[in-house]
Amino acid sequence: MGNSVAVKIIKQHLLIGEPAAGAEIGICIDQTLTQDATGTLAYLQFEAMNIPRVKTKLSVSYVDHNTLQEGFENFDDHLFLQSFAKKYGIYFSKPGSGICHQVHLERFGIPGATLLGSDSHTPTGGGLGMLAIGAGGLDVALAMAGEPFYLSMPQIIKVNLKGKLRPYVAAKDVILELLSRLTVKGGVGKIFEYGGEGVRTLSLPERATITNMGAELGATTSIFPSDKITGEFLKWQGRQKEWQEITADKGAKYEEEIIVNLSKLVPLAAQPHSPDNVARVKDLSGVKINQAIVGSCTNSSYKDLMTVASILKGNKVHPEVSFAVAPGSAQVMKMLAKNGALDTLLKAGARILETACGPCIGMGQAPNSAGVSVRTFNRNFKGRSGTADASIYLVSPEVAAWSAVKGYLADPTEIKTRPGVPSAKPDLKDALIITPSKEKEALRLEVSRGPNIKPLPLMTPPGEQLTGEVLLKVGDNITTDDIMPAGAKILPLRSNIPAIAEYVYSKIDKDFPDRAKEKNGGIIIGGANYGQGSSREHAAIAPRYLGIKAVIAKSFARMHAANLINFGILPLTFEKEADYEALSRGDLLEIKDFKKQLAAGGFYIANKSKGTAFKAKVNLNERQKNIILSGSLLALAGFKKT
Ligand code: MIC
Ligand code: SF4
Repeated sequence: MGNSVAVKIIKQHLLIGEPAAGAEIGICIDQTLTQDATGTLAYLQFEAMNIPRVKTKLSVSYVDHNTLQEGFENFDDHLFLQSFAKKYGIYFSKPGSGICHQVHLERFGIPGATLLGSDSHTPTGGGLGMLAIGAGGLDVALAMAGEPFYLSMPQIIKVNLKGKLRPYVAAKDVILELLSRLTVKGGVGKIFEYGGEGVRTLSLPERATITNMGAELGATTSIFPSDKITGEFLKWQGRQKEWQEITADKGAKYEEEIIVNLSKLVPLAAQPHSPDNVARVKDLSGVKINQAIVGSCTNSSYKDLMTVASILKGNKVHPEVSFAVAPGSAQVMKMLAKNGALDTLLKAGARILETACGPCIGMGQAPNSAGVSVRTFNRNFKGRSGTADASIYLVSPEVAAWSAVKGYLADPTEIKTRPGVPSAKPDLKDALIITPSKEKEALRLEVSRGPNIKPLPLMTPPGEQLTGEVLLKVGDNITTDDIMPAGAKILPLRSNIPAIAEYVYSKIDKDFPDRAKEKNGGIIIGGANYGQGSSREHAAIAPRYLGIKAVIAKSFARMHAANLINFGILPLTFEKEADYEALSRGDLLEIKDFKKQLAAGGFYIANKSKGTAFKAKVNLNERQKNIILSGSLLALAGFKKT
């Protein structure tokens, strides 16, 4: 039986276990990436390991999230990250260099390599034929220390692409189609591997859009084969030596096959407030919009922005629409400036934003109250834009540009002319990427630590009895944005756990942090797919800091479950889902003989308030149980500073 692309790469990097779906494996990581909002903690954790240099083949520290610099905090963090990178052998991508995933594709990604990134959209690299996975900062820190990355071997699903996209139907529509079929929990425990004749009709940026938003399916990652098109992209980036062909063997084994006929797709939009709430743009036509934004790691490539420019050429942005464009990298920005597309965009009435995440993570450009915004981004969770009652639609660059012209959600396939993307040569000088120090020089270098960088909190092991009140009961698909919101006010506190902990669940229940402190911690009850969305470990560390001991849910999203375990919060699932209904906020729960029950893999939980009891499962392996018993993964590994 032949191997899929994903299994080939996994086998080449396998250190521990056997790649049978569901079994825990440990793989060797070639490359890591961090971004500033998760990077400061990741590096503090790496520092606690007392290792002089990173052990990966390549590590890059990007600054792309916190670039507003409203106060000293952001710049302090940048300086910490830059000085840290220099000392420990890490490339540093300065603010303005671009969004981590876009820059990584352009400058560093390599087919066949493994990449672990402290950002959920790290699978963007799958467009290049890499095995690129998102994880919490601590997992990335351990990978930089040369430790294996542990994951449960995913099922490999083949997405068989047939046909060819019609003009103005985009890669974004491919992934929105999958989201509408499979939902935001449809990819949990899976790798989506793209194959079939349609693959060779997709350019590299199009592939990257699709793998990027595989994160919204909850997938472990998504991957394309590395073929001639991959080779051409690398050549364009002056990196042809890094190309190798990697395709699936004939008869490769897949757990499932999904067919998508590209020729039949139409422009789609994810309606508020979930990426899987998909409708045809045609059916939404006429919905008046206040704002349109092109950008984010999903759709900010040269190809995307040139498509937008070609739609806007000779057109004007509707007078009642604010239209903003955030190119994904300095390289893209330079090409647009050189070939006149920037001029076209400005003439049409676009606002040009910095090359950064910006509005995607609520850093500026919040819509008007009850406003409607169409964005080329990947997440439209309620409130993420910075305006609680805004309606965000996720669309392709084609739909965003055409809607900006029309003033309402409009289907671009009605445009008569064909889009044109002229070829261009990128400037490969990388003025904003700093190379690390030489090993000899490193010892003398100091790390800059502003007052916003606070030490990691201490995490002690659990006792023999776990008692706690149900502090909050939430429904299905709770996102990490619900648990630990981002945005211009909260994001600058990412390096300061005591300060950011004040905002845990603040958008759902603003008294949560005070209640947690007053009750000396407690337990959270969740529905299905608890913790979907980002890789932010703050959604685990900050609740842990507030004394959360366990989350009992119907099911968990992969990265959040791993983060909870890493920081000593017990993720439990109901044995009978009906027991979820019987629990209320304020119920006092008690687990006796903690260690014995943990070892046995299930807990008998007494509800002292109601005089009832129920059972919960612990789906943890021995390694993970030991983490819980030690209080945190850092404590288990004997790293003193935690
Ligand atoms: C996001 O898109 O939610 C983020 C901000 O990029 C996060 C990372 C973070 O919270 O810092 C992600 O996707 O992992
Ligand atoms: Fe940045 Fe948005 Fe991409 Fe997250 S999803 S990395 S915030 S652009």
